[in-house]
Amino acid sequence: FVPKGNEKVAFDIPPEYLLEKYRSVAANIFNRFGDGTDKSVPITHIAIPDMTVPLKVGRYDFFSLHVPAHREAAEYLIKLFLGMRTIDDLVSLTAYCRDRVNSQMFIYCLSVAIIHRPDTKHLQLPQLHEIFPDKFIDGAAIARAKEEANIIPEGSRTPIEIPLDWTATDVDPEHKVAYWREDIGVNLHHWHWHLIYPFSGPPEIIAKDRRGELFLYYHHQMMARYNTERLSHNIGKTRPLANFREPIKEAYYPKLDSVVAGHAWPSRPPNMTLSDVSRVSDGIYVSVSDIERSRDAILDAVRARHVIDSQGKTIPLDDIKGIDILGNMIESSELSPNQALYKGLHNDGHILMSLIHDPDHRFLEPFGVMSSNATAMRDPLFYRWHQFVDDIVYQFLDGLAPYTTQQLSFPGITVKDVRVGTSQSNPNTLNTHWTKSDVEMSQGLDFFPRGPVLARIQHLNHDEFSYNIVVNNSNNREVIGTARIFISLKFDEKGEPLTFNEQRKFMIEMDKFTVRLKKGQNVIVRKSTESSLTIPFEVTFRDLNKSSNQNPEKSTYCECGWPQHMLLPKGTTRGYPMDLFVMVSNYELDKVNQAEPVGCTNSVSFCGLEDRKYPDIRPMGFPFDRKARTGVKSLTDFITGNMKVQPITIRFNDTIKPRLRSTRNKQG
Ligand code: CUO
Repeated sequence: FVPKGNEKVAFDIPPEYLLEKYRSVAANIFNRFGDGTDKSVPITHIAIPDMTVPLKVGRYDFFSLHVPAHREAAEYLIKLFLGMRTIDDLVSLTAYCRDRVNSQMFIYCLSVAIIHRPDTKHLQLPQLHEIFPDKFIDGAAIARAKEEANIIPEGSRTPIEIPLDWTATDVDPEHKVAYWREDIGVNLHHWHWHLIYPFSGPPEIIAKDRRGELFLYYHHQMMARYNTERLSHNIGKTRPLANFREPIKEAYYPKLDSVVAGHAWPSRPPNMTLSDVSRVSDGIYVSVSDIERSRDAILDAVRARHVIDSQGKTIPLDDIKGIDILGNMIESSELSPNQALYKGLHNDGHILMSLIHDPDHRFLEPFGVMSSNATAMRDPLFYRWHQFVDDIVYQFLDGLAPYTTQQLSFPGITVKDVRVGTSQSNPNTLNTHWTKSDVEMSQGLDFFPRGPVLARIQHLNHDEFSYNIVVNNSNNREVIGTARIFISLKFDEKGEPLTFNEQRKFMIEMDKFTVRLKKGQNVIVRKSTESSLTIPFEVTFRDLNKSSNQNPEKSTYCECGWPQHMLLPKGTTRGYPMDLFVMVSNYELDKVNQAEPVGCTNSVSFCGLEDRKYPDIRPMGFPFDRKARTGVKSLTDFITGNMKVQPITIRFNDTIKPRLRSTRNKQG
């Protein structure tokens, strides 16, 4: 049963596909779900390929890509889905799998296949929070929603309120930024990003342009954003988890109940210590010494500025591809130059942390939230781990030559003035607040009768704003530039001004776009809703029931993007001081010679372009990926004529304001 637009459709599945136990009641099932539907769609009967490998993962097992057998099964199933000749055959195979294959693995593999099949990438992805609301929402609320849906008819149901503080209190200082870690849109984006950039699988889905570099840059940007939230709440920058033997102070009690696997996601009390994981039934054997060895091998490579590949050959890290190689080997993806030597530092860390509560499986406990891309960002430990990764990256980047003023400047171009704001607010003050939004969660719950069940979530939001940038072009002709907009913290934990080398690591990318600059003065107006990072709220929480799920103009790439409601940091009620930085670089030195992109061009900064190279040839994070040149102490010292710094204030209004529909005037 699948609603399409306003049409309710029942799939007529070949009787041979039904599980033995359902065959005798097939007619009842069809009547139950087919009742009230507008049409029935027959599913073609195909010769089902050998399913032995995918079926090795138990239907109700806790699926994780970190379990070798699960990863093997998922890769196998992805290949089957990618290999189906036609969409009809694919639908037929998925119908066969639906009641047999592990449901979490099924959704993962189907999502990856939909993104990567030329004939399906225009379809909407199954929306994870609707299928598995238990990965995002309080288990008790789901139970209430189920109860209500059984009693209250569709149309009279009221949304289930999810309070802002449901996992802890501010007695735990880490909880002060839980609104950010536990934001559903942020977690959905992280899930989606890793679907587009998987670390294992067939070459056609892994080998994407600069995927290792983007892995590092995307997670670095999340750290810059998260650290900004922390500093504005006076809880200091994230401490990297560099010593794997010390107790981990940060606790996390997720309060999520897995409706699929039938148990709660495990908690982690304060001061636990990592220990060797040896779980026979999962086939997982990772020790603390293993990640120490991979850390040391990677640090040796960073210091030596070259890596040793699996044939024993030396590959320099200092050339253009160095950062990409480093990303693949840290993660580690199958593009790592030497998985035997550098192992899987990042992925193995996720394993050790997600099994800290039951490393030898004596309590039969499943993985913790750190195991899944849909839940990992909820946990404070995620950030300690990624801060550690980020610090290695900067150890490498700091060994590269600083940009010279010549490399940074754009002859004849001067950024004269930068202002930002809304029509109502003080200039250069941006306003944030809370909003309550209703999110559909009915797809995941096997409700009968059906119909929408909504959760009302409270999340950070902001008033839309615009950048006004005045640029002077003293060249004798029109030129093309790339506008690069960042915002950053100004002060450290003690209130001391940040040096350039400190501040550049907190730079949050806000937007990047191409501008034509005519001779003389140019006034550029750019809306916050046009950001090269974000997608509108309505797309983050796209609703399979309400919107058209087939649009050849759109692709699954359109749905990858940082949530618009999280574009700005929260700031403070007194007004939080930040720097707004604008640079206009020379497009001739930025551009990538390639065919025009097809489909969406939103969110390229984090998600890249479909079937194209990353559309900016500069290193990601430019111009802040390199340390200061000689003589530069502060951001003011750093800037050249084609850059401008404008102090701004982010003011948080502690009230709930309604969400206005996005006024974004372009999407792609
Ligand atoms: Cu996105 Cu550690 O990579 O989770």
